[in-house]
Amino acid sequence: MDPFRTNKKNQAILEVLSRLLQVSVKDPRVGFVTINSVKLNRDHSVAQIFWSTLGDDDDRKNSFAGLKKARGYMMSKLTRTLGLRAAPDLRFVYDDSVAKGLELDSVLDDLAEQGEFKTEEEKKREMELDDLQPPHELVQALRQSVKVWIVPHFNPDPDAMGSALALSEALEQMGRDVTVVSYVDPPVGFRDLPGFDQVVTNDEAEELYSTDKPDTLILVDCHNLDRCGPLEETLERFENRWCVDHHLISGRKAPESGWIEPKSCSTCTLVHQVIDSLAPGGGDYDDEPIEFNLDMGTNIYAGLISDTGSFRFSNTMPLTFELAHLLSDMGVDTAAVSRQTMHRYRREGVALLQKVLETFEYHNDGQVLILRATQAMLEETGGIMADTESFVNIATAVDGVKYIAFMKERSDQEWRVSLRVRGDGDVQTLAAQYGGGGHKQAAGCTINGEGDEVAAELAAELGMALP
Ligand SMILES: [Mn+2]
Repeated sequence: MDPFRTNKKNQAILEVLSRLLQVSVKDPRVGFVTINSVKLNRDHSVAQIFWSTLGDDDDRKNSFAGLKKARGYMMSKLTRTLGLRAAPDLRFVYDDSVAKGLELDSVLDDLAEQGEFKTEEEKKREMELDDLQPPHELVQALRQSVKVWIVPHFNPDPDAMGSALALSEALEQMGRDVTVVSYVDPPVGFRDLPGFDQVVTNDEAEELYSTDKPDTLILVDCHNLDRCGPLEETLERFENRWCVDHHLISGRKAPESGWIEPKSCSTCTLVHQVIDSLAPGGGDYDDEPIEFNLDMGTNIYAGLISDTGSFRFSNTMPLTFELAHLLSDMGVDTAAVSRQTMHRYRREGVALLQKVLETFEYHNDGQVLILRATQAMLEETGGIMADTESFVNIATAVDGVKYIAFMKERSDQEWRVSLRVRGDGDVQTLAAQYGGGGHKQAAGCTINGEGDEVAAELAAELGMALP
């Protein structure tokens, strides 16, 4: 196999396994295991996993036992997450090169000082905007770019579109040739986002790629081409692909290089930090300095309120308000952005809402709610799927409802499903089972099948997830 591909795959395996150890492998014996490196053999049938752990020999033995026990689970997760035909056979090799030479006591003291023993929640609350710093490689890649395409995920929300537009403007100020490529039938709220009138749609993308010959692709609010719907094939032609995203890693293929930071409430927040890193200008490419202007601020704010539900969701942290304060302070018309992007329906959209409300279907004493929008309803009302963007917020506001699945019929027997949970819980795992992804609180996937059957299946799955 080509060594570049092997390296990329080693890295992808390392990332997936490290994440699994952090979030999914509940075995306490696995303790403080760190995966230092991964080495695939020539035909990728075997992967040596070099790991180390803090602690004494007993801890190490226990961790090893835990790892061996989780091996099957890890292999099946690898197959699914990386879209492999078969996972490589995992061989765990203890690697003390990292642990060696470190005094355990002082390491533990340092960790305590750095807040390693705080909960994720506590750590997030203490984070400041400047704790989010983009990787050097990403900043470098942006500086090296000449002709850039910026692409949000399919069915973009204001976070995806605001990120794309703000980054586009920044790169243009630096003297790059930038095109934002999105999809047909955008939601009504996009119309007023600064720069949206320049966006090219997927139906023109293939031809534009051939004439424009862009050199760099930046995915925003997305880390995998399989989230780009009708653009996937065109985008595969890019050799130089990067992403800025805050979703948990999932999907059929390894994520693109770039910056994936699930601690961030929104991609816009990350894009703000990317622009901040690029702003001084100079660099090896004599870039013009960037002026973070009102248009960029407006686009960033649109994403911020969209992904936090106007600061209602649990991903809202002190640093969310730090950024909001900064944007408000520079003069972003926050009320106008809210009105234009969040609180707005087309007349056809309201007619569609009436139809969707009639489909509300309660299960498990009203704790699970399934709703639908079908192609027939679109035809009848003149609505488009993008009109349904905020409907799920009505479902999540119903008293007593814990889990929500909003089924949107994409074509015959194909449903795009938005999943939500109120309060503690996890819908990302369920979405991932269907090849989708997202966050713990909000995720999505595509399911094929007859409507009533899909609804029944979802009701059963969500019913099982109830405490
Ligand atoms: Mn987002």
